[in-house]
Amino acid sequence: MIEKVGLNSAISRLFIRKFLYPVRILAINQLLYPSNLYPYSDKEPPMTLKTVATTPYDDQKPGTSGLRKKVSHFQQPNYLENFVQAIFDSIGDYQGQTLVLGGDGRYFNLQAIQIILKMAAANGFGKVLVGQNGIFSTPAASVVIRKYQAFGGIILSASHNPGGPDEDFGIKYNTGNGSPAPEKITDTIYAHSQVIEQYKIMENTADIDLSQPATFDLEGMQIQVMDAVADYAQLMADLFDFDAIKSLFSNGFSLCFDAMHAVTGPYAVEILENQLGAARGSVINGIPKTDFDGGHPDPNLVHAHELAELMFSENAPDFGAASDGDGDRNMIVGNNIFVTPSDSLAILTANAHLIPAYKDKLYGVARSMPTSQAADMVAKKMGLDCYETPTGWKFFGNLMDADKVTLCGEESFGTGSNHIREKDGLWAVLFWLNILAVRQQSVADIVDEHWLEYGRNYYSRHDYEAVDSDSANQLMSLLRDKVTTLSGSTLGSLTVSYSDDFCYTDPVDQSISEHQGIHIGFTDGSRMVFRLSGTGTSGATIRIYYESHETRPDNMHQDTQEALQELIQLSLSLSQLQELTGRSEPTVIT
Ligand code: G16
Repeated sequence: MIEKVGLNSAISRLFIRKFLYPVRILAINQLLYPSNLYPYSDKEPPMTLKTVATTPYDDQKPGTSGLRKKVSHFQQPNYLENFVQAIFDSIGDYQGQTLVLGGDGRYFNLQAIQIILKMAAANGFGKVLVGQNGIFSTPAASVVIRKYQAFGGIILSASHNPGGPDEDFGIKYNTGNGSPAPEKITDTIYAHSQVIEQYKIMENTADIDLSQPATFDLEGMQIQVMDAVADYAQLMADLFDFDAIKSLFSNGFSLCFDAMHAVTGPYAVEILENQLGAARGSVINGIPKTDFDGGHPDPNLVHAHELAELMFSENAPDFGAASDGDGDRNMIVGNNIFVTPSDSLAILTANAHLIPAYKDKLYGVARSMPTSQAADMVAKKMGLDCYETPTGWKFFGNLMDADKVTLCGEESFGTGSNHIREKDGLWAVLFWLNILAVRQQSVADIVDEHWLEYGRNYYSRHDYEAVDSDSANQLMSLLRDKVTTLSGSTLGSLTVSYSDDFCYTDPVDQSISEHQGIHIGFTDGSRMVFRLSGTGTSGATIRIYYESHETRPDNMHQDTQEALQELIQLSLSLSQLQELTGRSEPTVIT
């Protein structure tokens, strides 16, 4: 009995919902919209463009690479909307133009995408190219912006930072050349965010189905949901010798690629396994998760520990690599050898003539200031210009647009070229695989030969994370005062040849970026650099970078920390780090 009543009432509810209710709504709509063009679903009131009053948040200054905060911070009322409107208010005349939109798939990615789509429609974009399921790796977004000549793109990512409800989220704007917005635009975005009074959004519209490639209309704005991998994979096939890499794998070469449950998984499986024939299972942790499976998607030996353990074991494959949350960073590891990102840039430059896309011409090479000078040695020998920029991939964009550089790299596990305007994790892996396919040597042999030819740049970065911000700022201002008097003085066994707070003048547009880090160089070529990270979300992260140059063949295989010991001790006493921060050990050493 109870079941029967339940069934009858369910049938009547279904009848009312599926038949009577839509008929009533349609009848009302016909009265209101006699031309029969009423475009909305039968259950919703008409879509409206709404202008929402808002007030500024004072902490929306983009850092090294966009705005990064905890998810809960972004979930505050209007926080995301304010920043998106500030972007739209800062980028010029985009009416009717195309925007690219996607992210690394972390927690809050999908909700943010739906909000931004509705804001893009309300603000007058003509079209949005959005990745399937709201996903684009950062390099893939740069590919799509360039290929389809979009006005720009919004990328949702906090890169290598952890994800999940209690972790990090981020957003940045890329310009029409596919590059992270330069400082003059990020400064304007910040200025707008500080005076914002309203934002525009379409209301009463259902979320767009992003689950498969399709096209939608949102109040005259076209939304094209795109396969997130295809255009990127095609570009990689154009740059590298896929046949040579295929035959490397068919001859038994073994690989382990750790996608760290981040965005690169589907890209790596498609390119490395499906297209190039690496053994099934070569890509590990290949299924993207909104919280990166609780991991920290930062491709270094600490966080990519599964890969690290394998590569330094007896069962190590020939080649190992990892990529980060949004797919722009890379770590390269050979059988029992870790290749520093600085060395990797130098080795790619020295071997670029082996790669189809780079064999005819290299314009020049660029590295961020804290990156080791290994690439400088190669550039010098090859007669190439070498540029030193502040930390941040955005500083390479102008150099690439002006054909001043082809290859760029940073110590922070970033390498790339002028094929796009972002660093590119899988690209670096393919570059290495192409070199290995041509040279038929192990990673260790290639690195050893490189050191013998150019010398070895011992290199390490020590991070002191989540330090109290006031103490970190005090440390930097103390150093700023000290560096003005250091030149020519002796510290330990070393003589200071220069010391300053790095200031960069862009050779293309002459824009000036000040206070980019304290760097102290010694007469023997060694250096130390101090700066505060611009990507953290808790307190401050002090980064200290150490480098020394070794040319004696017998000294090429020392322990890195031992080789740099004198510099490490000097840096601690010079900065009074322990006294000011209470820290006696770095939290991460790379
Ligand atoms: C970003 C920037 C890089 C920079 C890195 C670390 O990378 O794009 O250019 O080197 O942050 O910056 P910081 O030392 O200020 O933390 P990603 O991969 O986080 O976007």
